[in-house]
Amino acid sequence: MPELYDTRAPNPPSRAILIGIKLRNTLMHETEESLQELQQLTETAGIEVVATTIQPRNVPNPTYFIGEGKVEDELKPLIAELNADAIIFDEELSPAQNRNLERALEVATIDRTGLILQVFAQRALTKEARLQVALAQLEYALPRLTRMWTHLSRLATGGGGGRHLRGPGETQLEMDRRWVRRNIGHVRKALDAVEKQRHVQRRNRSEKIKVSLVGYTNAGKSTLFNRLTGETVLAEDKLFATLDSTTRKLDLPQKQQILLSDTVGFIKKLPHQLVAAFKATLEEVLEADLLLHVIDVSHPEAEAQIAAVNVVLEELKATDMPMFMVFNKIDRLKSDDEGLHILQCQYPDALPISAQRGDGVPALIEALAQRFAERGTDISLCIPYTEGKTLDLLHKHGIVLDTEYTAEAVHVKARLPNRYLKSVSQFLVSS
Ligand SMILES: Nc1nc2c(ncn2[C@@H]2O[C@H](COP(=O)(O)OP(=O)(O)OP(=O)(O)O)[C@@H](O)[C@H]2O)c(=O)[nH]1
Ligand SMILES: [Mg+2]
Repeated sequence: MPELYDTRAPNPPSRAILIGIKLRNTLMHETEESLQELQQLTETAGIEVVATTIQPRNVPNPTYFIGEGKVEDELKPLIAELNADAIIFDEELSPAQNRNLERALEVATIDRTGLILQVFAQRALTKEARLQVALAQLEYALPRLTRMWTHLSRLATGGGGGRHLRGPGETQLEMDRRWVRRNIGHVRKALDAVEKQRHVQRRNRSEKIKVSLVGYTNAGKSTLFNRLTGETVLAEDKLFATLDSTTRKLDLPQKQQILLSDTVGFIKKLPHQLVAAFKATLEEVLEADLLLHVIDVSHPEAEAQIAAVNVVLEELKATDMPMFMVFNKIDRLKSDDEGLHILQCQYPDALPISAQRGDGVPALIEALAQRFAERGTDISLCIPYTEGKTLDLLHKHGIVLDTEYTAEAVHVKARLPNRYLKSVSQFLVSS
């Protein structure tokens, strides 16, 4: 079954020319930074970048996005000279532009969305993530069924689905579309089942305080997650190292316990198909009591990355959630770094840390402890000696401030997180 939904391209291209477009209302350095990110994505997908070019373009050409002359006189010879087998656009191409370019240049033509989808496809490990990526890929493929996607129909016959026969008068393309639509249905169903299962697990955790890491890809979320929880989640200098969410307990000083979640990172122009497909995972993560927005402040585009994360949070209707801004990778900066200074003026409450070296992490833990200490209530209790369990609960989850032993009972003053108040309510006395 996993094979049926394994939408990794079987023969991905190996040598690509990247094409950035400088549109009228963008600045050159923005186009360059974006192209550099595209290069990282391409390398993450295992494709070698043999050249990058920037094309100025006021309005996209409907046929090729770039001008016809550029395609014939520049790209074609460049592809031949460099022996490239793909071109990758840093924009979303329309299905028609994609097809026309593939036809004219006879190499795989990939756009930013398609590339991000491929990276996700390679990196998805769990059944749920695979299904989510498969759903996004199928939705993306539906209007685009070109050569690049023919592996989908091969999977249809090879993956146990049986041969599907062409109906009367049905073209190959129509047949492919029918196949994709049917599979969108299958994948949705399978995904529903997995998500229901997770919903049950989630209910079991609903009592606990939840904190989720969010942020741009490569900001250092997993590194911070590992540092805080002692875990060994994969953290590496690659985009989208994490696609699945992981949740672990984290004990704060003063005994509060929180559940910390690490999840998929965001990126500029994150394909909406992916946001939609990952909605369940993301919504769960965003059901948190607090978000930690991790920012790589050593990145020249830190501010734009904050904005990109906010765009996705908006799409998920999560902009009103309580959030701590965490400025990561400060070890890479000098203390008088101007960029950091500007960001600090904008976000005066942000917590500067180095997840890798540990600087600032105790202050972050303290900030979390303070935040959730507010949720506790000071109470006085009179507990009979037979109720050892209640005393244990106070010691385990609360802070015992004062204890007085009398002949019949123990009188205790304690600070207890609100969610435990119900369990001790019968022993409450007015102080
Ligand atoms: N110098 C420095 N590098 C860091 C720090 N934190 C993380 N890194 C590096 O940044 C890279 C990305 O870190 P990850 O923790 O994988 O980032 P992430 O946000 O989980 O990324 P994705 O899962 O891809 O979205 C890794 O190479 C880390 O070693 C830090 O405080 N300082
Ligand atoms: Mg990660």
